[in-house]
Amino acid sequence: NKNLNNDYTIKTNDEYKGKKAAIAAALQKDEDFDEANLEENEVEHDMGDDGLLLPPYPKSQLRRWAPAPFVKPQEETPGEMGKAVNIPIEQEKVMLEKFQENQFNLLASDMISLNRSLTDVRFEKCKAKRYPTLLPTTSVVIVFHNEAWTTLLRTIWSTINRSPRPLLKEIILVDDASEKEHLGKKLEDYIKTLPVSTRLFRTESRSGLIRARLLGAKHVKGDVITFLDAHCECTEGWLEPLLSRIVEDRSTVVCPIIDVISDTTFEYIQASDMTWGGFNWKLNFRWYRVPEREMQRRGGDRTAPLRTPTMAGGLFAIDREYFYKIGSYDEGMDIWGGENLEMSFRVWMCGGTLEIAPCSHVGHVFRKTTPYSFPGGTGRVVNHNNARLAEVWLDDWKHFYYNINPGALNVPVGDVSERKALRERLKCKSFRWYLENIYPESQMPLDYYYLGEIRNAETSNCLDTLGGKAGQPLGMGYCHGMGGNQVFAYTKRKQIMSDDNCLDAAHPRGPIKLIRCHGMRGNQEWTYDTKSRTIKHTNTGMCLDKPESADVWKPVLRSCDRSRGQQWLMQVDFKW
Ligand code: LR7
Ligand code: MN
Repeated sequence: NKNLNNDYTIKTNDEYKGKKAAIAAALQKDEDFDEANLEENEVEHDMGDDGLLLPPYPKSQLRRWAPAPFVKPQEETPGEMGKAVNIPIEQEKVMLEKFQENQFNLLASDMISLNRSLTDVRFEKCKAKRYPTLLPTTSVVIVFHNEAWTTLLRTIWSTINRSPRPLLKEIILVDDASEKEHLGKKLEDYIKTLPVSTRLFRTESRSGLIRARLLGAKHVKGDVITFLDAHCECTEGWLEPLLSRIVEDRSTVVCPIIDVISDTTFEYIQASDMTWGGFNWKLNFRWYRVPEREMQRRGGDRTAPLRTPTMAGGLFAIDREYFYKIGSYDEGMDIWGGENLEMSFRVWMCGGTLEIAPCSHVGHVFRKTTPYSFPGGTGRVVNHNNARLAEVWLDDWKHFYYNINPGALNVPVGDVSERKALRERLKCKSFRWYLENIYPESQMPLDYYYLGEIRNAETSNCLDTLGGKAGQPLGMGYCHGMGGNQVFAYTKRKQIMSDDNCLDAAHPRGPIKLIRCHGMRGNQEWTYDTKSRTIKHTNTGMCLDKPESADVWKPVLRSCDRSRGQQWLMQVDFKW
């Protein structure tokens, strides 16, 4: 009976002490449940024999636990209960100066307690959830390059304060060649005083977050590796939902909901539980709305684990052995970027599951720009990493990436043969399988007729997004044949797409805009007739026409009249 578990109503240290005995007693009586639970797991895991499935954890390896006691607010210090910190006007100059160092409000961060309290942002139903009495231990791995003292220490302290102690094996810090004095001996001395075993490793030279994490993972003693960025705050009950998914199935990779810690005020702002991870043609990770289909699969329960197509990358838990079985990370990736999508595709395509546990919340300081250097250049590094993942995992869909971002063609990808061999060895499924089964809503269309430029027969100019953001009108330009802003896909769903935007016309006379694709036809449905070469807008019945005059670079809708200005050539297929 699953109810003989821990009490989630515990709120203060004092109350906790009082209830501790009761909890201990409840745990004692729980043998039956544990046995039943583990047997269930065994059945599930026995079904495969391809060597990738891991047996359930031996019971002796699991730990009894109780929720971490609530740490009381330190009323005097700013930012308690996750509130915003406002800097008095006379300190504004210092604030702005310090902002440059980390690209967040360091002055504010330094004013906040390392143990600051947060509100419990969970759904009531989450607080009442019962998790298995026995859970695996985890090592929390935090890599950093030049991280500020207070953000790093709050990541550490919130982990210590809000994790059930028996489950927190250790904290592993990896310093990726930082140049800041406070990350030297001061940090070494400080971590010796922590109540949880904390080890610090340093990369020999700047190696980037991917190889730094690999270094940290090598030293992990816990059963589960939990990665965190170095500027996070874990909230009450953050760890249990992650570990309990993994104890049920060791091939599940679980992320918390990543809440927002404001880069300007350090306010803790709850993120939506209705978004999941996707990606655009440029292979940027993006949040998109959870489709109805997934809501239904979860029986409408917003506290049930959400199967996400991709993860943001910084905050997740994974079984240690599974991490290696599934291919850890691509060591050929530098500094930052790409590894999050690479792991997402790999996990899904090679038989794992990627989830967001909506009852687990961790805050993260989202920054607008990066504070540190990218040896080799930001663009080059990210293109290199993304090209590697495109080459290994995207199959034919890699053309979307290269076409919208032709710069990636000029960056050496390096040797990807080992990663390709991994994909073979693990007998991973195709990217088509991923799009069909995991991510039918993907912005890289599953089926499409054409990917290339769309040229007007009369003017010989091409449709061009002009690099505008969603909501901007569609433009035109001289055809340059270079892809980028002039590459469009005509899809089986009759959309004309550029990245995650679709040609959208709301009124017969109104502008044609680029709007986030919604995949529901409506104003975004167009019919291309290969004979007449017209692009007809279904809702209005009008035809896409060249701009009114030569100096207006905006195509329009007009009644279909067979004129040359309404003829469009979809001939130059880009297949780089
Ligand atoms: O060379 C480096 N060495 C490092 O150790 C560069 C970075 N790092 C460290 C850095 O100090 C930080 O702790 O790596 C961590 C991530 O770098 P950030 O915080 O500068 O980047 P980010 O928050 O924009 O990164 C997101 O995307 C990255 C792609 O490579 C990683 O996957 C990050 O972990 C990821 N962060 C998150 O998922 C948090 C939520 C952000 C979103 C969406
Ligand atoms: Mn980060």
